[in-house]
Amino acid sequence: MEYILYEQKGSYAILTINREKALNALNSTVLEELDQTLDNVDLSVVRCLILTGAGQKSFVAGADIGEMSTLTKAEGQAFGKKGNDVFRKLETFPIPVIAAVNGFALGGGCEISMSCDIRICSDNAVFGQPEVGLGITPGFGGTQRLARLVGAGMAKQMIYTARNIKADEALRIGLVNAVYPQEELMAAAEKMAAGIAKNAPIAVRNCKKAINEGLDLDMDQAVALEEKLFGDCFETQDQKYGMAFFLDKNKEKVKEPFQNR
Ligand code: DAK
Repeated sequence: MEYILYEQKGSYAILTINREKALNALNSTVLEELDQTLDNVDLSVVRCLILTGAGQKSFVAGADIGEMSTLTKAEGQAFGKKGNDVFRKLETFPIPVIAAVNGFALGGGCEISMSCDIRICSDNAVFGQPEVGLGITPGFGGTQRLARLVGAGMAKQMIYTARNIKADEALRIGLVNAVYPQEELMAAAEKMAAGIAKNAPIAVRNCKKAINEGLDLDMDQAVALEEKLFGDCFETQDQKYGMAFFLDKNKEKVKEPFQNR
């Protein structure tokens, strides 16, 4: 791979967009390689992913403006579809994905972070949707995911003004869950990933599905979906182990960790 680094660390893995000279901007090759990398994640072992950008300055500075500048309408649509497909793949990826936002997250960069389950960032992070200043609308889900995450009023303000916000403001409006000094960000992301990975994997996957799919349903349908996914956990070895471990007074008899089955 030219632009993607993938490092598996036991039960979690780190996926790094590695195009530091262009501040990790998303060109077609980056999107294709990201897609392929996700297809190759060994889901029998990996239980959480971390997505980050190479270097100390930028997570992803958006879609590649140089590549986009000469696109025809048809090519623009094809580029948009490539981006949207890979962002949807991330969003619906069976295991949780943590965005460790280590600097600029602008345009497509902010949008890719919003396709992840959880966002944490470094204190130098900058978020924004500058598209209207470039003559386009946010096209990788920005108008939809930002409004769902921070509310329509705040999303409209960010998108219409094209104003960037810093880490503290992103925290205040709920765009990120936590802010860390740059040098502590990856350790925090890895600690969170390891914490997620030690819980029952089938249950964690079902929670992701229930939250993501339930948000698009009315409450009656949403709780029915929750019931189904709750029921699906029963008779799994992980459910039997998890409950047996709780009930075991001396915590000695049951030693097997969660097996993902
Ligand atoms: N694309 C291409 N190259 C980029 C880039 C980008 N988005 N951002 C930075 N670079 C490159 C710069 O051109 C420069 O390259 P060289 O000149 O060294 O070759 C290098 O990265 C370093 O950048 P700067 O010299 O500009 O660094 P500064 O520290 O001065 O400024 C900056 C950092 C992040 C403030 C600045 O680079 C900047 O404003 N970058 C652009 C940010 C931006 O506007 N991002 C949004 C892009 S629009 C679609 C779906 C989605 C989208 C489009 C279509 N469809 C459905 C069709 C998404 C659109 C976007 O993301």
